[in-house]
Amino acid sequence: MSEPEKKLIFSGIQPSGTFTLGNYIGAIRNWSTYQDDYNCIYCVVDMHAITVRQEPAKLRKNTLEAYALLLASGIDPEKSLLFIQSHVRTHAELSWILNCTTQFGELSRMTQFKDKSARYSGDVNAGLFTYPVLMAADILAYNADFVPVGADQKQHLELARNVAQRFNQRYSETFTIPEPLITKVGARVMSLQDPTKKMSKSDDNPNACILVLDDRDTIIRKFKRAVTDSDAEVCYREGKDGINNLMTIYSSVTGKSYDDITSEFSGKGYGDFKIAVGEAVADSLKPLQDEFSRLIGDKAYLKECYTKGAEAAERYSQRILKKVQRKVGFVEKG
Ligand code: ATP
Ligand code: LTN
Repeated sequence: MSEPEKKLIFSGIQPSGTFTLGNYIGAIRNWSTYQDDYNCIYCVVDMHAITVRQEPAKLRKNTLEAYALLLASGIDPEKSLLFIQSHVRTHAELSWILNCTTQFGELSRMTQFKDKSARYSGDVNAGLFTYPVLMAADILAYNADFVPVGADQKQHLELARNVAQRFNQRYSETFTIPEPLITKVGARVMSLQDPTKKMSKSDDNPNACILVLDDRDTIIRKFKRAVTDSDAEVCYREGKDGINNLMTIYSSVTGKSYDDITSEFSGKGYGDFKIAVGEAVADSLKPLQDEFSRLIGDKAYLKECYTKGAEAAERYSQRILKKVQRKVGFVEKG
C-alpha cells in the first residue's frame, strides 16, 4: 500500500449479515483484482451497520466473518489496507466536520434514506440520515481517487463528491474528488423472489438471496424456487426480469455471453437452466468457502491482521485529518 505512482481505491462493506451473491459479484469479487494496479484500502463498516438496529453479539460475529470473507476473497493484507471502521477514529472525527458542510436538503434526497426510513419506521435515527456523510468521511480521509461500488451507491458517492468540492471551495484545495468505479456485468444482482428489487443481505425472505456461505444443496434449492415468468425461452429480454437476473448471474460466474447461454438452453426448460445456474454458482463459491473456513478458525491471525490494518489506516488518515482541522480553524493540539 505504498507505491506513490498508483491511484488509490477505497471501498467499504457493511457487516449487516452474511454477504450475498450480489455483494460478491457486484463488489468484493472485484476488489482483489484491483490490488496490482492500484493502492487499495478496504474496510468493514461496522459504524454504518448500527444505523439500523443490530444485535450486539451478532454484529461482532458478522464483523469478524466479513473481515475473514474479504481475506478469503483474495485481499492480501501485505498489499492492501484491510481494517474495521470503528478501529480507526479518523472516520468519526472527520465525519463530524463534514456534517457541518453537508446540507439537510441534500441528505433528504437520498433514496436509500427514504427506503430505509420507510422500512425501519420505528427507528429513523439521525445516523441513518447522516449515513452518507460518514461514507464521505471514509473516502475523503484517505483522499481516494476511485471508489468501487454497486449502482445502488452512486448517489452516495455523488454526495461525497459534492461535499468534497464544497469543502475545497470554502477552505482551499484539500480533498481529491473521488470517481465511482462501477462494474457492468453483475452490477445489480436482483432478488430471486422479486426480481425488481436488488438482492440484499437484510431481506427477510431467506429464499430471496444466496448467501456466499450457503452450501451447495441450499444454493441449488434456492435457484429452483426462483421466480421467473410463464414463457419458456431462456433469453435476455425486457419484461423477463427473473430470467434476465439468472442470465446475469450465470454469465458473471461462467464468463459466457447471453447469446451463448440462449443457445446452450434452447429447447430446454427453465428447470434445467435454474439447476445449471445453481451448480455454476456453487462451484464458483467453493474456493471462497474453503478459505473462509480455514481463516475463521484462526482468530489470532485475524486479530493480527485487523490490528495492523487499523494502525496503518490511522497513521495514513490522521495526516489528512490534521490538515482538515487546521483549515477549519481548530487550534492545533500540543
Ligand atoms: P443491506 O441489505 O444491509 O443494505 P446490502 O446487501 O445491500 O446490505 P451493502 O453492504 O450495502 O449490501 O453493499 C456492499 C457492496 O455490495 C456495495 O458496493 C453494493 O453496491 C454492492 N451490492 C449490494 N447488493 C448488491 C446487488 N444486489 N448487486 C450488486 N451489487 C450489490
Ligand atoms: N454505503 C456502502 C458501504 C460503504 C462504503 C463506504 C462504500 C460505507 N463506506 C465508502 C464505499 C466507500 C454500502 O452500503 N454499500
